Amino acid sequence: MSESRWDELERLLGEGADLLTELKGHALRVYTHNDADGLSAGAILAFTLRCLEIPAAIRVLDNESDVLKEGIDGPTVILDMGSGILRKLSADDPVLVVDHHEVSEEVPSNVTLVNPRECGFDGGTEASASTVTYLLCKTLVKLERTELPKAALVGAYGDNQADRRGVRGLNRIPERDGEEAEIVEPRDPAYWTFGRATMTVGEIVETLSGPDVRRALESRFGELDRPPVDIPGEEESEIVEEHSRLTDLNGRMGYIHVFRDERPLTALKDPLETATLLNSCGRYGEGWIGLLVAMGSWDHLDRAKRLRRKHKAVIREALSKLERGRGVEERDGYLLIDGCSLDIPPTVIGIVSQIVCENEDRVVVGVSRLDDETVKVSVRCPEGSDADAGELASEAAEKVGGEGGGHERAAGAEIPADRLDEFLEHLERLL
Ligand SMILES: [Mn+2]
Repeated sequence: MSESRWDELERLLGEGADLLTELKGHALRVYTHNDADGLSAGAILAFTLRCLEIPAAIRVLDNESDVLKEGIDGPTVILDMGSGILRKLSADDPVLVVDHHEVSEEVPSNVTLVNPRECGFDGGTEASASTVTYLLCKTLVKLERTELPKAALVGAYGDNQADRRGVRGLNRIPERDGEEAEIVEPRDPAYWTFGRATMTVGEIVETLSGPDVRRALESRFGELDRPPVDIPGEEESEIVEEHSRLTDLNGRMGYIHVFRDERPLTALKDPLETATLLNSCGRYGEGWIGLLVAMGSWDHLDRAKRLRRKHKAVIREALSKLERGRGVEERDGYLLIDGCSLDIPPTVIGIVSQIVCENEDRVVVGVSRLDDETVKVSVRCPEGSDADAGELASEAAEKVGGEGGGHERAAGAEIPADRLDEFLEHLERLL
C-alpha cells in the first residue's frame, strides 16, 4: 500500500529536522524571499535557530537568481524559493530548501527538499512557505506556545491562500494552534475586505453599499466608529448579517482571522494588513525590518510604517495611471499592463496586476522594466481559471532565455527586454 500524503509529509519534515539538528555547532546561512510569506518563514526559522543555539546569517533576497549570485558557501537554508533552481544548488555543502513552489528539477544529493508538493499537497492553495517552515520547526521547538502561529498565517494571507472560506490544507494547522492558544480568533461571517484595521466599520459599510445603508445600520447598532478588528466578533457578525439582509454584499463577507492580545499597532491585528506591512519592508530593500516585525519585535515599527506609506502611495499612483485608461491593453485571451511605458516600478507590478485580475476576473500579464536588459513579468489568473500562471510564466520564459515560475494563480518571470514580444506570443499560444 502506498504511503498516505500525511505520512509522506511527516517523513519529509523529519528529514529536514534531522538536518537542522545535525547542523548544531555550525554557522548557517539563510536565504529567504522578500515578500510577506518569505519574511514570515524567515522569522519562524530565526526564532527556532535561536532556540537551538544555531548561529545564522539571514539574507533577504528578491528572487531565486539572487540565491545563485550569493552562492552556496557553507551549510545553507533557502526559504520560499529554490524549487525552480534545484540543479544549480548542487554543491559540497548541505542545503535545506523549504518551499512550496512548483518543483521543476531533480533534487541533487546535497539538497534536502521540504516541499509539500512532493507529497501531493497543493503548494499554491494549501501551504504557504511560512506554514511549511512552521510545521518543520514545530517538530523541534514548541512553536504552538509562541506568537508564531500568527506569522504562519500572515504568510498564507500574503500569498493569497486565504479566501472567503478561510484557509485550507496544511495552513489549517497553525490556524488551529493559534485558536487553541487563544491568540487567533476566527470570525464568520465577517467583512471580507482590505482595511479591517485601518477603516471603521461605518467607512467599510459606506464604501461597499453607500451612506443609506450605513445610516440604517447605525440606527440599529449605534455609531460604527471603530475598525472591525477592535469590536467583538459576535458584534461584527450581527452587523454583517443585518447588512446582507439589507443589500447584497457581493462576496465581501466571509471567514477571516483577527489576531488577539495587545499589539502596538492596530494593523497587526489583521493578517492581511500585517502582510502588507511586511511586503512594504521587503519591496524597498529593508526586509530585515519586516523580519523583526514578523518575529514580534516592535523596535522598528515606525520605519515599517513609513515604508508602508510609501508602498501604498506607489500602488495608488500606478492604479490611477491605469484608471486614466492608458496602459491596459486587450489581448488575445488576457489583459496586458504595459508598465514599461507607464513607468510602473517592478516593486508594485505584481500587486497592481493582482488588483486588475480580481476586478476584471481576467488573466492579467503585467510587465515592468527591471534594468536596461531585463523586463519583469507578473502573470495573474483569476479564481476558477483553467490557465496555470506558473506554467505560463516558466514555459514562455524558457523559450526566450529567461526564467520564471510560481503558483497556479500567481507567477513571475524575468526575461530579456528585447524579447518581450516573442515572450507574449509564446504565452498566447499556451493560453
Ligand atoms: Mn511564498
